[in-house]
Amino acid sequence: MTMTTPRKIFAAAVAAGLAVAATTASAEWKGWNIHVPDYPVSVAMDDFIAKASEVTGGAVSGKTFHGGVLGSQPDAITQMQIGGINYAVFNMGPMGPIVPETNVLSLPFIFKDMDHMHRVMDGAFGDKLGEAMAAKGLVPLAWYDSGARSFYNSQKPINTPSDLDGMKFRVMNNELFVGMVEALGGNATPMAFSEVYQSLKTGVVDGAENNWPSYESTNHYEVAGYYSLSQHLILPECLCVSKASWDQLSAEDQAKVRKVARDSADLQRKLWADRAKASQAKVLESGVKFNEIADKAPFQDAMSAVYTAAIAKTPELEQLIADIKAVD
Ligand code: BDP
Repeated sequence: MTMTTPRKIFAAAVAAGLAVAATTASAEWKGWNIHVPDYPVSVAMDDFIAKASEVTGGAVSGKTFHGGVLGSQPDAITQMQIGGINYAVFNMGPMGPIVPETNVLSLPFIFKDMDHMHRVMDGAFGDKLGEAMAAKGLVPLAWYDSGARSFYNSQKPINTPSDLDGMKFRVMNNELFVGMVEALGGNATPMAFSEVYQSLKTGVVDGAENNWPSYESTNHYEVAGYYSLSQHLILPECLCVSKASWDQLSAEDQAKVRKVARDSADLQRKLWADRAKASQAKVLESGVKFNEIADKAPFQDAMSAVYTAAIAKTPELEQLIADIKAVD
């Protein structure tokens, strides 16, 4: 046998490939992101990893994979737990099945407004929830904005819960959201973000719920042209690092990385405020029929069943709800 048999070339290539992969894996962090590259989350994540590399002199470096190319959010959360994904921005909605305490954030109308959410998450409460997440292998470094989620659909404006009767809504991956839609009289199906456009277009679902920037960036507004301002969920997002990666950093580098993560959250929140306005203007110009909901009380009242069911499943939620309410 000579050195040039296909088998030897293959073996050599595999060996070389593995060597490269091993070096890359230890030096380079892989970042998961569901959003398109110009989205506020995406810009802030790119800023975070560039600055993290700068301040740690390259001890941390990496690349963010935008647009959900590394898979759906529920899968990415599991991947992060085992260190396959090193950093990510996750919406806290699909975190509930992994870290039940975080379901407190998915309780509809739990926050008074965005400022209240900031006061809660940036304080001791955010740290407490962070500990529960770290115990599951996910270390939150900073909280990003995701506005308020409202219902939209292809059929009609929603003004009262009875308007949801007979309609099917896509929700994020968490049973709590199925209960939320059912408590309002609609049907719900959990589905990956990437599948929603096609499902709306083909009528597999009649509607979904999201903030203005996601409604716009995904083009859902083209296939579901009624947006009703229910603002039922104000869900923060976390810039998280895999505990496996985090534990490899010195305490000094951890402090530096945490600082640039918080700076990136400041940037993200500024970008978010601008994008929310721009996205709203864009979809309204394109002819989306938008309505405010004059009386949200019937929506809020219907949620007591959701709270009761969530507390029955995770008793710790009762205290966490009280903690949130105690923050002015
Ligand atoms: C967006 C969130 C994103 C979620 C998405 C969804 O930023 O993390 O995956 O909603 O509805 O607002 O799945």
